[in-house]
Amino acid sequence: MATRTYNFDGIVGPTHGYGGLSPGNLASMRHRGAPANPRAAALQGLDKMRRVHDLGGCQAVLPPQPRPDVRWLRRLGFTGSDAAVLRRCSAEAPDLLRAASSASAMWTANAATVAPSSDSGDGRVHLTVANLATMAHRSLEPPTTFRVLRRVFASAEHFVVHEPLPAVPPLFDEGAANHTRLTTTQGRVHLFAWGRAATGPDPQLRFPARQGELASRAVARLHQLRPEEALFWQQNPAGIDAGAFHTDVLAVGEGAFFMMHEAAFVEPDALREALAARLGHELQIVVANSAELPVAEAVAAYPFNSELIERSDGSLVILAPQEAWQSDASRAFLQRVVAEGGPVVDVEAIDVNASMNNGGGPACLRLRVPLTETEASSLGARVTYDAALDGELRAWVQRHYRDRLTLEDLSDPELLTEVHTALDELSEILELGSVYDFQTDPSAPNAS
Ligand code: SUG
Repeated sequence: MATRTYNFDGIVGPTHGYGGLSPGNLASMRHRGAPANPRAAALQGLDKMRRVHDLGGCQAVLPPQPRPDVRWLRRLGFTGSDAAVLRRCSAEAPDLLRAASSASAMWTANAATVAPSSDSGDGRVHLTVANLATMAHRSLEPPTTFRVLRRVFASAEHFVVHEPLPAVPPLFDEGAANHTRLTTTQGRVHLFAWGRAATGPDPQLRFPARQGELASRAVARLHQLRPEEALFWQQNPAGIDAGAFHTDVLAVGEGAFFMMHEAAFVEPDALREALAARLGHELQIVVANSAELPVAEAVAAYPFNSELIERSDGSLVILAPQEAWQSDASRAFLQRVVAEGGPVVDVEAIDVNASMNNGGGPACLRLRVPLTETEASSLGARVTYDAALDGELRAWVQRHYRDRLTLEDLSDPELLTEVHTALDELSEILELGSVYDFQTDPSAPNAS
């Protein structure tokens, strides 16, 4: 049965900000402490969804998570009312408050790894929630992500949502940001990229390698992939040190098309040969070398973090961040991709600057889930994007989001109340039921 790739974008949350929380993510480190405009950021995200939809791509949404995560702060020893917890944490450990407040669930490429029903042993769509254990602020996401995905992919006939892997170092897992599925009429390959070896010492890096090889192998097993259809490859440690904290900073692929920077993987020529051997001449691989596009510029401009939009005729459009279009070398590379012919017929730029300033380009903002028509019609919530949902979400953002947020604002108990009110309303718009802790646990103390 034919599938279409659905792009599940994370709606940018009401506490979107610049915490400088991700060592090794150069944009995040650079923008630490900058004031944010959560309303504009959320509207930018919705603009991208609208564009993908208008281009003929399949679009869906996933909700933000409740932040600041006061429960997490309580586990770290802050006590009293919610207001007291926020006040004390802000005074004694502002970095923890920043982490507890991050809207990082917006980067849904890190929410889970996915295998379509055509590829899994039991003929169901498999999703494994990422444990995101490398970064404290991101490690808060998995429990809520699990509940949300269980709600959206509720039909046990069609879907399996696996719990996150145990959050111990060799099993650290960052989801689909390190996974690419390529297909031709000759076959298919799930390319799993990892930075931390299964055995032996960690590579001596300046910046953390987030994805464990053992984690990638566990996900492939959980998804019941055929061994010959899974390929495990190491990220280039020099690429990680240059700022490619996830593979999708330097590589992206879809269907019969793959583009990468030569610094994305170790032994790029061998990778190319391995892919060609499995997928044949239909597979188009375009590689940027450092002379054409220096790795520092690739990391700054993010051409490889473009979204590849599958149109209904099967052709692809590259939706690049505007920063990739503004860089001469990066734009020239993208134009070369189109000029070479192949599945990519066009490239255009989109403004997701609010997300880019945290190291999240268009591809970070979406989780790809290939679905048959039957599977798409059995989703368990109102998450498929259309004009009506777009209108409701824009009005919801306008009603509830602030247009300025600084680190000082995070200790304001009013902000917490605003977020809970907004998310309560959103769960109704999306017909999600009660998926958030604060909706289900009446014993939790409130702001006072
Ligand atoms: O995990 N940034 C995210 C960006 C994630 C990008 N996703 C993919 N490449 N797929 C991260 O580093 C920064 C938040 C802050 O600093 O406030 C942040 O979490």
